[in-house]
Amino acid sequence: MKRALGWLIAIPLLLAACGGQQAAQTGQQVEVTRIVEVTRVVEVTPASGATPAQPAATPAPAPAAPTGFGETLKAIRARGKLICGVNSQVPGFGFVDSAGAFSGFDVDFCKALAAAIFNDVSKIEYRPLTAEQRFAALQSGEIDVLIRNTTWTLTRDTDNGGNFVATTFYDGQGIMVPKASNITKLEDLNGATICVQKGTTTELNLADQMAARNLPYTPAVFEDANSTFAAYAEGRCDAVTTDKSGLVSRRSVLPKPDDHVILDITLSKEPLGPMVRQGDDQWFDIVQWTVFVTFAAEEFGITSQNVDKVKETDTRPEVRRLLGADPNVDLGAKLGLSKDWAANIIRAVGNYAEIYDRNLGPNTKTAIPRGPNSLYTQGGLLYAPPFR
Ligand SMILES: N[C@@H](CCC(=O)N[C@@H](CS)C(=O)NCC(=O)O)C(=O)O
Repeated sequence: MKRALGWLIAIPLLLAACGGQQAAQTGQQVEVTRIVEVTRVVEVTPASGATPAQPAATPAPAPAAPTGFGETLKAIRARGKLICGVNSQVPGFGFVDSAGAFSGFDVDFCKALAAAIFNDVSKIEYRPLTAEQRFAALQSGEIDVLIRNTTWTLTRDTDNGGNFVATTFYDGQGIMVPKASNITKLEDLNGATICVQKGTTTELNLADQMAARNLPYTPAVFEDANSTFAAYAEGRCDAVTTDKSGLVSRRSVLPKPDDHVILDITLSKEPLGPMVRQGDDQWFDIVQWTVFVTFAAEEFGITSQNVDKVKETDTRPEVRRLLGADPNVDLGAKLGLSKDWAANIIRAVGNYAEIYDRNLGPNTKTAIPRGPNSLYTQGGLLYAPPFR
């Protein structure tokens, strides 16, 4: 039986808000325009292993927008653009520069969708969202799709009126510390202050993992990535935790990236991928199969450069169906799209490897080895069902 013998500790909780969505960092600078300090009482796990107080769950979102079969695509076509909910503060995944241009791995999947629908990647309105805002924005109909380093979990698939379509990036939660701290394992964080962002799986996993080891700690909880990492950079926390991809990304824009180390531990599974509203199975299929096009294109060796040539000359039946080259099969029509929807995606953004390398490849500041994000044919987890 669990005993609630927690210690009550009053901690300063730093709640910070970024001064608007355009407050992206330029170069090595991180801009934080408003920080409010409040005090919160946190119950920390006792040695008996009782469950700690869980961080507050994401607030209940606004009522769902009506989305029956086919309504989302119809609405997108009528307005002439896709509205994509993205991150604006995580370089390599979703980031807005000082000129207002969005880029990143997740952003490229927004572009893939615009290519599938309009054959035009400029027909997108990017809606930058914090972790806390994202589910309500999807459910209220403010965005058509959420593509923002969002972890697929059971409750997010049910309670938030959303559906995850596929995993585009297999991740896990990590911890970053100053190299000089000599911290190497979770146990070294006994009694530490750990910076973490509100409304994330990160916050919950940290509580689970520290409780499992009976390690008291103080979570310093922030509204967005800029404020979380600014606090860490200022030395206000002993460590910072988020998805490992987020750590690699944000380390790259710290004043001295080499002074920080990502520990060789993984706290959780974080399968990241696009999310749509429940209720419109056509839209679900469009987003899901757009992702699969990028996997299949890599598997078949189709790239942004060779797609038109392959369409003309390749004799493999599945490749011909995928690219709309088979006169007897129109897979695009099954999704309410044009016959060349997949070819348009590949020409616009490339296959999965091209998307990955452009944003996270060895020549980028946010280089992350492919690891589990390799094709199943190369020992990874990426696998597209058949195009037939
Ligand atoms: N994958 C986790 C964490 C995602 C997340 O929001 N991470 C933070 C830390 S890097 C982030 O992207 N913040 C950017 C922002 O809120 O603008 C989740 O889905 O809850």
